[in-house]
Amino acid sequence: MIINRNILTLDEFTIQQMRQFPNATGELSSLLRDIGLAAKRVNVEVNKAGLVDILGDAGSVNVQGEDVKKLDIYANNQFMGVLKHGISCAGIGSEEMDDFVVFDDEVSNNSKYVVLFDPLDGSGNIDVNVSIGTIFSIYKRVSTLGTPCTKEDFLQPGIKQVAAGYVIYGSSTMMVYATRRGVNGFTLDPSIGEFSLSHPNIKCPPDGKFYSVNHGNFFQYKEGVREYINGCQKKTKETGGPYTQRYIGSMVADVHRNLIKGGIFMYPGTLDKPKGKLRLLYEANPFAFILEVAGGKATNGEQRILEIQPTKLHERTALFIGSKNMMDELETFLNPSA
Ligand code: AHM
Ligand code: MG
Repeated sequence: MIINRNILTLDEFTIQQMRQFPNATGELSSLLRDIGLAAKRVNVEVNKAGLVDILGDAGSVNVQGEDVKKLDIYANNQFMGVLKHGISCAGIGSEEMDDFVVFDDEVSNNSKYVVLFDPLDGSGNIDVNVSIGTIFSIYKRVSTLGTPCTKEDFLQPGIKQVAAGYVIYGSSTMMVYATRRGVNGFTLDPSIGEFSLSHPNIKCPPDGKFYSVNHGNFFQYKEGVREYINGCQKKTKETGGPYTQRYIGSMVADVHRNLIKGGIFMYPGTLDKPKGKLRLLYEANPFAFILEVAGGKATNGEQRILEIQPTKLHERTALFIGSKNMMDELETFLNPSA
């Protein structure tokens, strides 16, 4: 019998990567396997969302003052559960929880990683069958091994990420993750229930055709942002525009498309909310890491996202992220004197 060994599963791939480092402990591989397992469980519930009583609001409001959906809670508990019972994670921070959680048992206190995640991003789209996703970010602890993890472990700048990724529950379910060595995408093969390597070594095209922004907020944006958006709709020799506008309102889906096809995603600050809507630790940092490893760029309009020193867990940031040449062009509008 001929077995096609060209398609590696997520586990096979992470183990293969680990074998290239003789001193590797396998903790990162086991962490990614745990995240993959939680993602498969969430995927099952997302797929039958219309059939069971899991749609709609849970009747509570999260720390950001937003309605919590039942699937948000389910996803949060799945990711927290696998990471707590695994052997590689000392604690977690979640967009759905007020504070970080220290696992504080002997195995966890000796684990070298902490994980931050948004369990179900774009959850406002659950009820209408639009793609949603999970976003995660992995850091090596700065606190002493053998003791419980601390707040400092979670408040590290994005540049310190060891790995980051997302799962998109879409027309097919995919997990994409980046380490410093590259970005790889795995599609869930329902016939064997495994994520299988479908998009090896993803590179973000330096030029793109798409711009993604909430146009409804146009008059709330600063002048430079408005001028750039107007420019996206014009044909110029430099940009080759006009670009196509695509905005799903589900960041995982919008950035995934732009990562694969080339494009720019923006969630600028507005007059009311100068730091916009998105969270630095759960949304901006992981995507900034992935896009930079893939050759793209990410800024808050003034500073590289990955260099921002977080001051609190649920900090927000304006975000501009995407293909390198489109980002360079955008920056000439944001910082005209630079
Ligand atoms: P959420 O974490 O509460 O789901 O919010 C984040 C989502 C992003 O996925 C998306 O890009 C953005 O909110 C859309 O916001 P808006 O409707 O203001 O354009
Ligand atoms: Mg979110």
